[in-house]
Amino acid sequence: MTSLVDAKRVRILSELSLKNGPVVYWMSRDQRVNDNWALLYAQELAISKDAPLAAVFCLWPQFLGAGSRQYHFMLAGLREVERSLTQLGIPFCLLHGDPGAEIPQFLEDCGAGALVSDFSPLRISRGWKNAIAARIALPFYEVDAHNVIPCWHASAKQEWAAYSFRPKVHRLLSQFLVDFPAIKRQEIRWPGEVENDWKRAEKGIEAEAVPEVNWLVPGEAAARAILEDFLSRKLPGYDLNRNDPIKDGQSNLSPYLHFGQISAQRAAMQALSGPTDASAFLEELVVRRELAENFCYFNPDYDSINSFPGWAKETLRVHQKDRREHLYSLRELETAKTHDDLWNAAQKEMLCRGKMHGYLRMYWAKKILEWSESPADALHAAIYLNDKYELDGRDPNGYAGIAWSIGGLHDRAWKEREIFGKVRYMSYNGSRSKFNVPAYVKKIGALSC
Ligand code: FAD
Ligand code: FO1
Repeated sequence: MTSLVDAKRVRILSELSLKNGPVVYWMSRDQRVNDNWALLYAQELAISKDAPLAAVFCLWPQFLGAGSRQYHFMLAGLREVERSLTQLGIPFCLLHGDPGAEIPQFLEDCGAGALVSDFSPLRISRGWKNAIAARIALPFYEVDAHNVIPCWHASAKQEWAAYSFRPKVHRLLSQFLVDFPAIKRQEIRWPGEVENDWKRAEKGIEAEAVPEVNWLVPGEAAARAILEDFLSRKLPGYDLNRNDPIKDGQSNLSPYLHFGQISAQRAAMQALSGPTDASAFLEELVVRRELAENFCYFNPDYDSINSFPGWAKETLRVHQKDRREHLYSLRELETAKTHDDLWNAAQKEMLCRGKMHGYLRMYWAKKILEWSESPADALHAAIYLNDKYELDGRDPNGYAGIAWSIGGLHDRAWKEREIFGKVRYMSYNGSRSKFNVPAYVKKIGALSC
């Protein structure tokens, strides 16, 4: 099959000859219809076999500490996917439970001839795929539809810093920043009716109640509008404004990128096609984001202090017993009850808006290191809070961002000091020199949730 999908983007998880029967795209990470290489690959396969195509999503009731706010954002986006696919004559089937069991069952029930999935470097996704591959006797393809450069192609090893990863990305960009074919309307009818039980989906979520976020509209269409608005209004000042929590300088794309409601490749191509210099944005969107993917892909301990670089593990060990002037429990941190008004405001921004400003996330996590009994406790607290409240949480960016802040990942050694050792330190006064801290504290103080 001569494919429009670059073969470097496709991995074969179980090599078996194509069988007759429908092609199934198991949608998980890339929850969108447009610009989705996994869906495109599945459709090409179906057309080459003159077989019907269906997309399935399996709802797992408690995903890495996600709260109700994240599930509601995701489900709203999935309902839009269902509407869009149905208009294209492609059924969207919502399953409930463990994908390791439900996907094989679905494939058996519909007599599928092949399975296509999207890609995630996280342990949970790998576990699901291993369970499915062990239970099916079908060709099973994995397509990296999330990254501009397929993760396994960008580098053959864990990269220790952006400076060694950046040239690899820039060398490959032109090869992968290619246009997406449009998804075709499916003429072949899917045997049987598909009726999704969204009420059951809502009721089945076993997530803690976390206040809803209503300043962002979920879904693929809203994501596109946010991108267009960012590119026209904010890209020109991005490098200057992105690190100032008072200015609305960031794109707000991360929740949409996390849930796959927009393609990072689409965002990159749109940014590059405009008149404004997009290098600062591409640095974050491609180099930094795909460096985080590289970290989680090659380092199975991505959510443990074992993943820290050797120099950082050593220096934090040496300073483990240093006196902590302040110590806070997870509960005190969660409820933003520390002595530091800037930290409390950042925590409250995350609690109420579901998206802490990027600059403050570094300060926020580093202070948790300073105010915890041990780096391991700090890592646990930061991941717990990040994944429970951030719309964009439970993501390689989060594990890498927290390991950068607490364990010097992708960073170098700095001047040695108490508790941090040679891990980069960030201070309250340092923040004051960067932006108007009282104005930020006042702005967040006005929030209620
Ligand atoms: P923009 O500045 O508009 O950036 C555009 C895109 O570039 C982002 O959506 C993201 O995909 C990527 N990007 C930007 N900064 C980074 C970065 N430092 N590392 C990797 N990719 C980046 N990002 C998440 O998506 N989920 C998380 O859970 C998360 N947790 C973090 C925790 C800590 C302690 C730190 C230091 C960073 C964390 N980040 C996380 C990275 C970054 O802060 C967010 O991606 C960014 O603030 C999202 O807002 P935006 O899309 O408006 O950013
Ligand atoms: N993906 C799924 O396939 N099923 C889910 O039930 C599911 C829930 C979920 C909740 C919060 C969240 O942030 C992401 C969620 N995802 C879910 C998407 C997740 O990004 C993908 O499963 C990745 O493949 C995991 O690495």
